[in-house]
Amino acid sequence: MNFETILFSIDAGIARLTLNRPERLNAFNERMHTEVAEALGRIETDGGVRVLLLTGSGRAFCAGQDLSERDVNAGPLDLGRTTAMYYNPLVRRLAGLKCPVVCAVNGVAAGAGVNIALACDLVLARRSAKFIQAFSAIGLIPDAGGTWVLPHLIGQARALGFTLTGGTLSSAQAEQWGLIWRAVEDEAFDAEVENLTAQLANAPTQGLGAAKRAIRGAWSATLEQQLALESQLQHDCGLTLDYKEGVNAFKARRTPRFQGR
Ligand code: T3D
Repeated sequence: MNFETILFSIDAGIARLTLNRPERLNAFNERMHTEVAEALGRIETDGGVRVLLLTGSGRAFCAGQDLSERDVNAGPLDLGRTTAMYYNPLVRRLAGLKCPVVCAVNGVAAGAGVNIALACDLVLARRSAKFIQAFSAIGLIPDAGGTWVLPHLIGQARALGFTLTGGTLSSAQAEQWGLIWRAVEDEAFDAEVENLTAQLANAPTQGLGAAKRAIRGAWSATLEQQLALESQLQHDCGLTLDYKEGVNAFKARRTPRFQGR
């Protein structure tokens, strides 16, 4: 497939997916959904990907749904169908990827753009970026997992305040509330994103993937279930080449060379 709405590459274990409709602040139209789904499919089947970097081109990360695609005067629209067809699978796939997913929020994130960022594992945002729960301004609810991830990350009071007021959060506030991993000064942002991505591309991928699965799974598990899952995943990690390499490197006092296997 020739991509029109995204930039996509896989190189040296790093998959880079850039939402690329800057004139629409990288809002999602149907074509973009299809292309992102195709790119995720390639990542899922390429055993060599060790980290995904998701970002946006231009001054925005993503303004959510492209509203120019919604002809609200032509008759009732079935938005339940569009969320089920496009946004829900996207969130599931980002959360379920076996490698870490870094989201570099390079500028404003609005509507589903916020919640897609929050579906990623590590969110770095430019200090000047903003997060806007734009849904209430057009009579909708936070989708793309927003009603689930917000109360889990920031608690009910803040989730409701942020959503019902259609509020805007600075990236510094988002970091302080625990919504994102880090807000980074604009001048340092690109370098910090690259450093983090390179670090993860050279990390023990299976171990990180298992840690991601366990931590994400903890939200709906009891302690007993979680302990059982940890035993199972630690069993699997203990059989990886990277575990062996990590322990050997520790004993030899050298830097480990992880292969993601
Ligand atoms: O439909 C379904 O399937 C249900 C799913 C819904 C998921 C959702 O995400 S619903 C929420 C949709 N998103 C929004 O409501 C956000 C709309 N955008 C904004 O509120 C503002 O654009 C921003 C706060 C994000 C940024 O404001 P600002 O002043 O920096 O930029 P701007 O001038 O508003 O936008 C620049 C251009 O991008 C402009 O086009 P123009 O006039 O230069 O030709 C604007 O129309 C366009 N744009 C921005 N957001 C969208 C968009 N065009 C289409 N859809 C957008 N969401």
